[in-house]
Amino acid sequence: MSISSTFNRRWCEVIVETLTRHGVHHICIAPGSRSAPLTLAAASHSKLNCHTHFDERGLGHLALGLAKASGQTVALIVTSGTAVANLYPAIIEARLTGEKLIVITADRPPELIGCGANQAIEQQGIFAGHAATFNLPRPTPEISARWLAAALDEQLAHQQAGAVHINVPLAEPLYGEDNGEFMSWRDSLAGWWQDSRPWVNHRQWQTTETQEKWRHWQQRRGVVIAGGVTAAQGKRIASWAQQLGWPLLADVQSQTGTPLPAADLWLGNPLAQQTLAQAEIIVQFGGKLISKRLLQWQASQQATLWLIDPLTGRRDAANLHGERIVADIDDWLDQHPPQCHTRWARALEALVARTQREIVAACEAFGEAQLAHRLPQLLPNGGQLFLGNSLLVRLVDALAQLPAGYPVYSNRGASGIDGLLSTAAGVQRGQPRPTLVLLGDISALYDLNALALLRDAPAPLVLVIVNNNGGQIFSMLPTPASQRERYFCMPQDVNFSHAAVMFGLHYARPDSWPTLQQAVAECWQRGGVSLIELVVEAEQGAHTLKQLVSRVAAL
Ligand SMILES: Cc1ncc(C[n+]2csc(CCOP(=O)(O)OP(=O)(O)O)c2C)c(N)n1
Ligand SMILES: [Mg+2]
Repeated sequence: MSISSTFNRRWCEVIVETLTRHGVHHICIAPGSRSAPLTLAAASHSKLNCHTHFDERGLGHLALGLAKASGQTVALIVTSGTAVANLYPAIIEARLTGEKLIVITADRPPELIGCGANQAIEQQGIFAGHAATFNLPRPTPEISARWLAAALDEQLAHQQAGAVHINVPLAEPLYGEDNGEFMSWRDSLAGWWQDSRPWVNHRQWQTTETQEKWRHWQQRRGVVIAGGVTAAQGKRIASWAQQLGWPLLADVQSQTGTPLPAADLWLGNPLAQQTLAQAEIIVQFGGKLISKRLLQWQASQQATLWLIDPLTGRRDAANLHGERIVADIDDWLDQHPPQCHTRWARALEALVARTQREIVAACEAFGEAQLAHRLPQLLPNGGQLFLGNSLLVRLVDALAQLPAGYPVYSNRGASGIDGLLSTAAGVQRGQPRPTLVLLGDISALYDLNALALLRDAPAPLVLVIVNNNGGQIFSMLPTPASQRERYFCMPQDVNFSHAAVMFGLHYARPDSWPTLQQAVAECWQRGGVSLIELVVEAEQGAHTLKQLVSRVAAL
């Protein structure tokens, strides 16, 4: 029996409705025919905010950014074929950084797979190892709507960090008027259609325990490390560390306000190492630390590590001895109030002040090191920052002191440069605030078509592209000088003004700190989206960072 387009539609309506019962408000859709019944069901759902993009690699990152900023689960719909494979980078990143995505891929029915039919590839389990997988059967009225809702509830209720991939085979016809058929199939879900809860509500009872011997440990010499946490948690962690009197080694993703800034530099100094060698316990919140010196310091430690992160899995590349606590960071802080104060590492404070003076002196010339150090002066009030990868994020981590609680977003799971603009667009749609985005030139080129997504920015957005003509991170690394340019940095000699024209964005190219500051200020006033290209000397940023590391080590 051939299934009518109406039944495909009924089937997809249950799928889409179920998404909304699992906290989905945003759904990201790429064009395609096989996915038409899913797309049309999503488009006509009053509770879903639909986002569209023609490039599935960018679409995946748009969803990732939306999930980061909204804290919600975000769904995607794509068609069959290589469209599916293009979601891979975002799915990998979500798994590593904990965002929840529901990836719905339309597929050909089983008889069209592996027989030479067009746009048919092996989709089942394609993301294995990076996402949970659920393969739906071919739609048929013989399978009840109750089964479909209950089976989806089971998958989505147990969704952990990362993506769930739902593969949906759909047979033709895919289009046609809704002729009102199969209403009784749909109505077996009865009052569920008017409800807002899942058909089957799965629940897990949770308890949070207090760490044994917390009373004992908080009187010892502790160090706090903050990696990727939320802005609100960052503020809390900073005040928790301060009340304990413990030094806080904070990553730029921590949003703690970095009370001891530039740890990436001063951790290389012997005075810091001697002082911190007295530490007996390290309490770390969140993972994915950027600073090389921080990672090296951690790896050299004998102290006990308590690592608290809501994500499961190993998060400490230094493999320290201690406790790996999978917990909500706020819950854990609630259970571990700081009652003692042991400000045992005061010697660091003078070293931090001297390091700051070195930074100011080294960042006098216009360039990316100066941009990184003076970044707080460019941040919009009530706004947010999106930081790209590569040299830039290392410079900001090492040289800037960002305000406590100021939201910072990034892709530091797999640290790909393949979807940064799209992720930034998603972040702003998830939190419609003035947004400053900093990217390298190669990263911007990689995801250039995402400028199309920025045109719909819901609040002012300033995209600063640092054009150091290539991937200058490779000038930091010991790449062979004779091969560096051709095989590593790959300078592209491009001028981004043409990209701005192509996508109708405002463009400026300031060449000094005052003109940059003025250009950015004007962008916030003007509103809309602006592309600011900073053409900087190729190796200056890498050179400044290297020099500062050795200067501060010798202070
Ligand atoms: C998808 C992907 N491919 C390759 C890399 C390796 N990689 C890291 S940084 C980088 C160059 C980035 O250049 P640019 O955006 O100009 O930043 P810069 O190094 O100049 O700061 C490359 C190729 C990566 N991180 N992700
Ligand atoms: Mg570059």
